[in-house]
Amino acid sequence: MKIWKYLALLGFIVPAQLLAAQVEIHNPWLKETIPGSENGAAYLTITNVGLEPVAIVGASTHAARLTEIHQHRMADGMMVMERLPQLTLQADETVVFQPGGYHLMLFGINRPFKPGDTVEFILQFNDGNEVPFTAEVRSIHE
Ligand SMILES: [Cu+2]
Repeated sequence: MKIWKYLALLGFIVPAQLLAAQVEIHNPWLKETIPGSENGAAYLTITNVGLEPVAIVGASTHAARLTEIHQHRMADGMMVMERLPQLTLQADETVVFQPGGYHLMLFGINRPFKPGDTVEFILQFNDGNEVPFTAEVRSIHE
């Protein structure tokens, strides 16, 4: 017990929430807003670096009224979007959210996103963890 107190004093013990977070997020970005559009899409690469499966069960940002986990799929020869109630990542699995595939769908954005803007998000997981990340807006003309 004594040693733990010592380590805590030295700042070696990280908060429980950080300790339990078992995902790494890379390359988060958003599409520049198409003029007249009230919706948006955010993308990222996420890896489960833990030993157990974990599921993304939700996402939120103050920049939009509603954020949902979506994917694109073919249905009767048409590309359609559908909402996923959750997305499970197996241990060591990496999932790439990208145009034409998985995305975080933003409904009712507060203001148009311009290249270089940053937007804060929180991803919610089935183990109760919430992992924040900051996405940068990229031009749709690149
Ligand atoms: Cu969508």
